Amino acid sequence: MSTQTSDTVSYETEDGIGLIVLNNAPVNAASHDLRRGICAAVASLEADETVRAIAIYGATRAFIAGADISEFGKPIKSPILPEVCLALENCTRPVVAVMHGATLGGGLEVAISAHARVALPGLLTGFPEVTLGVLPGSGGTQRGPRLIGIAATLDLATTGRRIGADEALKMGLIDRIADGEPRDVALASAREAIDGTLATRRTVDLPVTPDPAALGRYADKLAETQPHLFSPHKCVEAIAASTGPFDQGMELERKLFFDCIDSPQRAGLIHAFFAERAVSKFPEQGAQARDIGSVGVIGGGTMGSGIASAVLLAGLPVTLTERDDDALERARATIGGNLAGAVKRGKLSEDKRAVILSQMLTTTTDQSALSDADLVIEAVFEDMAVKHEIFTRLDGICKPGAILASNTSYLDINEIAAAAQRPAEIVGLHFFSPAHVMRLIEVVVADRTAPDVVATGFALAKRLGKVAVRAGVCDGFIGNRILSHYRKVADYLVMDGASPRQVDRAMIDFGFAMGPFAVSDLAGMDIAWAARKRKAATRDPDERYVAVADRICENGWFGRKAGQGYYIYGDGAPVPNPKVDAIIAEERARAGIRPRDFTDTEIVDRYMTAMVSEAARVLADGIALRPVDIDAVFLFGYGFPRHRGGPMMYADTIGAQALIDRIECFAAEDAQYWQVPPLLRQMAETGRSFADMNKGG
Ligand code: T1G
Repeated sequence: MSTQTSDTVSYETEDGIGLIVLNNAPVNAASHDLRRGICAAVASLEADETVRAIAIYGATRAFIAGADISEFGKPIKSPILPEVCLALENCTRPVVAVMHGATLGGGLEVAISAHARVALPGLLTGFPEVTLGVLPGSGGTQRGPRLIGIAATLDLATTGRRIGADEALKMGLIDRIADGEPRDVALASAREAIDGTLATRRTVDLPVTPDPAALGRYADKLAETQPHLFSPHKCVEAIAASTGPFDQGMELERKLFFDCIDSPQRAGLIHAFFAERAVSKFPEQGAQARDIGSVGVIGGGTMGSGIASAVLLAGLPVTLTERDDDALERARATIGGNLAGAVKRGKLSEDKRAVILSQMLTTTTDQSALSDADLVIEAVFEDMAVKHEIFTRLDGICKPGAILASNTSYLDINEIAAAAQRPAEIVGLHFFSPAHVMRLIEVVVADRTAPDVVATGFALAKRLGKVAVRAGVCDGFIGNRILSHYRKVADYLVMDGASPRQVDRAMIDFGFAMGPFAVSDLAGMDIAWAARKRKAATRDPDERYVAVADRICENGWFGRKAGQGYYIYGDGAPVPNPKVDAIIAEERARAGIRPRDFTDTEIVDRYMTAMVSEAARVLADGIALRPVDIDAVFLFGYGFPRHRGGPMMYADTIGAQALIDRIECFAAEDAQYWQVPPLLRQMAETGRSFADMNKGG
């Protein structure tokens, strides 16, 4: 007979064994109700003299996925998780944790407070707290070193990496792996704890071996690789205290945990966590996604090959078409290289790579080979006439019900759809380069795209391990439309007195992995140059135009692949290109500009204000569903610093009125470019924030 101790926890007894069952779907987050329930169950079982051992397990797909993240930043109600851990650790009967599915963060801390740990094979465990801007706050930094040593705890806690049962066993985090239903494993393990075949002990009683070398190594590495982040450094500090008395270590951990909770980075990182999930809610969600068993890709350039690689890595066969055999060979080589990269990153075995290349990838110049594909993604040159021709032909080749997608990064999907007899089955699937690495896909929904086609785009993205964001049709959709606006500011800053290096530095200090000029060099400046030339005829003549990039390109200095662009690339670190400085000086003189100094703050303010302004217009135009969709686009497609949550979250930290004040101030210099978006004015008047809009307000 089972007794409920809270809405989500119950216990039962069988043959002298107490079973504590956790049932807080979907992933047993350690909510207040769950914590309360565990403490009450432990107390009841301890009071029962017939109980000789206790086992705790989850009735959902996880043991405990960690603290309930949605409770962060709100007042915490007792019992707090450290109290739950103490209750288990101090229990007078042996306690076994049966770890299965997600056993993360606070879930792992609960498990290592038990007296023995048995894991099921599908275990996913670790301390992901740093990815949320906090640290293991329920004894993980103190019990971890006692159980697996200081170095292994530093590894798990400062990287947030997730491990499986085999590695956990090797590390000593668990005592054994057992297969079966969690309840059966719980009963069997508790029995073994009673008869002594499963050794039990309190983690707190284990000694800690000091390891100053590991602590020093991690502190140095983090200072170099994570200078912007707060919580990884606090992890090291807390773990360092584990060689002292347990209670003192716990006290320090608690203090540092709250320092992390109070930091704006924590709010940004948690926003990013929920953003990834929020974007999967979209109006067409109810429609049944179509089955995708095979994919065609047209075009074997960087994008086409990257898309093919991503699809192959997800286990789907691909037929790739190109114009001639040389192009096919290049595509094969690119895909082979992409997959080799996946092998290097440990995502694929060498054997599997060979199988994929020989059995799952077909390359051909004959487009009729696409007749059987369930979905074809076109990734050719950005030219409407070319796309029209391809979609008309595909329409004739592909079987009824096949979805035809374009990877265009800015062309009108409605116009592309007009070329085919099946407009309902045409959709934009905009991948980001390198497509097998970057997680974002914009699912661009045209006027006549069918709901189940949209749902299929989202389902495919999920299968590829990517983040899909729904976008409406406009030039550049969500991301590239906003980018093409704010990228101009970087050029204006340089014309007016900053150097490309200073702009890049300022944005790196803000948190971006790279600055805009280094990104141009990496992407290849010829691509944007070609786009500028195509659009020259339709450019607004009143718009300020900076010709520096054109002049660099005229010299063939296309960036990294040419050995030089804004920077010169040699053996060591890239250095600013003095010939570019000369071009900048000439262009300034031609425009009659007397250069002035900019502080890094001025640079960041202009760059970010431009980004937010266009984002506000994208939102008002209905191109993005919610502010959080724009945040996700920038987090997963543009390297936006995750700890800042995204441009819209950044905007909320500045406030609508302050942003308007900035824009009006900048407009004194260039009123054509700097215009206050009406949405910001409305927000300033009503006090509404982007966060309110995410909640539907
Ligand atoms: N709290 C609240 N909600 C959570 C949650 C959590 N910890 N984890 C998942 N959810 C929600 C999620 O938002 C989604 O909701 C649903 O569950 C399914 O998730 C004291 C400080 C467990 C591997 O970092 O990594 O412990 O969108 O779609 O792909 O030291 O969720 O359906 O409404 O992601 O199967 C540490 C975070 C917390 C784990 C499952 N724990 N979660 O993946 O499903 S900090 C984590 C995950 C901590 C202590 C501290 C994944 C997953 P909705 P899903 P999934």
